[in-house]
Amino acid sequence: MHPDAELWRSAAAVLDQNWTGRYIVPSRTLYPHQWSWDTAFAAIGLAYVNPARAWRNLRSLFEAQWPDGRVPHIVFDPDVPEDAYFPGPRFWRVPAYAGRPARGSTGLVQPPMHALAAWEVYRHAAAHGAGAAQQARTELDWLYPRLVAQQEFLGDRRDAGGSGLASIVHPWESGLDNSPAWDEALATVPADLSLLDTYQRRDLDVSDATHRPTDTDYARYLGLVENYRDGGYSDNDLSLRHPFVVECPAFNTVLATAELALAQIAGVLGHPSAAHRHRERAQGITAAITHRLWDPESEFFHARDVRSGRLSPERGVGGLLPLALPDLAGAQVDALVAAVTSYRFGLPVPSHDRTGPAFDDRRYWRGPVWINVNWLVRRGLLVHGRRHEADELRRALLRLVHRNGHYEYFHPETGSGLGSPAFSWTAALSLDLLADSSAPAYARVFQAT
Ligand code: 9WN
Repeated sequence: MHPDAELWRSAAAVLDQNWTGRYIVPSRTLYPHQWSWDTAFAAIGLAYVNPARAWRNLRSLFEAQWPDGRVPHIVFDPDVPEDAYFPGPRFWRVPAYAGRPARGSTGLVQPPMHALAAWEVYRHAAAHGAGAAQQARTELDWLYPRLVAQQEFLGDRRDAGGSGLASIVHPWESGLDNSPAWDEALATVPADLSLLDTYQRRDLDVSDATHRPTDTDYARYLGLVENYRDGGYSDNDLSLRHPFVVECPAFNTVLATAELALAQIAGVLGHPSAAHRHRERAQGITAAITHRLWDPESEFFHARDVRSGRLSPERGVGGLLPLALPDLAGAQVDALVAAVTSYRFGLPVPSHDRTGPAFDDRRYWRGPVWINVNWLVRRGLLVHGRRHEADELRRALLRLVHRNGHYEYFHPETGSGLGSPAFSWTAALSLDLLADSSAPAYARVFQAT
């Protein structure tokens, strides 16, 4: 069988095997519930093999949206036992909301990838016939106000720095959980190691401790959840009440990209003035990212600790993602492309600068290669017409997954698979990479308006 056909078949099989009937799990071994940004990446791949599931997956997640607009980072499956994942529903103690029973979700968020995913699923719907196209239109109608509510929550309630950017209140909200980009801000968060006597980490039962966060960091993660939870998950006066409030370049890039996708969706739904407002918001977020997070000395985007006002000194993969912003200044685009192709990163990009002291080739988000952030970097290369590098990255990613399997992440030197072996977003984005060799399609999406 042709290698591409083989990869296609194995990717589709992973998505099938991880489908629960209502939503897709990130992986059967480590993550037995529904995760927010995983849902979006999975939908992008499901669009090719089963668009009805792509929509069902997005719908399941947004059915758990809070009345304030936040989309929880995990929606707990009531049929999965409490001890299958830690921290589980009992730890989060989320009250009943919007007709849903208590303890149905976490109170954190993740990067709002869903508008872009919905747009991608919609774009591919016509290929599946008139019925699928009709369904796509109906689903967009249902999702649009919910996607807007998510943007409003993040842009308003989470603008803790008053700068036009959304802050994250926990490293888990970034999706790049254990990145060195959080180290400096996290160092000021108390680490109560006794929490680990009270609560049992479940991740270490199913994965190698040298890949996962340290106990000290895990104790800080739990302490942050407790603080946010005990404040009723309120976002009032965040920088006074909460010890971790950070503006992340990747999170805010996804926020701006969502506005651009919403502009497309609003256009399809016949709301031209809303489309205009979405484009303006994307421009505003881009300007704020440039103003707040660009360091002209390192020529890189860094996370900003809102409480101390300091930029993290680390060059994490999140600092490359503003490349996906179409309105980024040319000099910054050039600097990011240079970083992407330099020894610091290289194609495919590792999750951290290889030359930095914090680089760790095995530990979660501190060095290994992840497919989803590479997919976003590739998107950025295409948006700025860097076709050659984008093609090279596409080939490198497909080679990596084909040789090693649909792993959660990969060793940045040897390419060997790490973490969970049948991971949904690796499979889903492999389908998209296989299908979408027509690079300029991405760029057109944003230039058409
Ligand atoms: C905590 C599910 C999630 C991803 C994140 C990744 C990891 C969870 C964990 O797995 O986070 O949310 O237990 O480490 O860092 O990006 O969404 O795949």
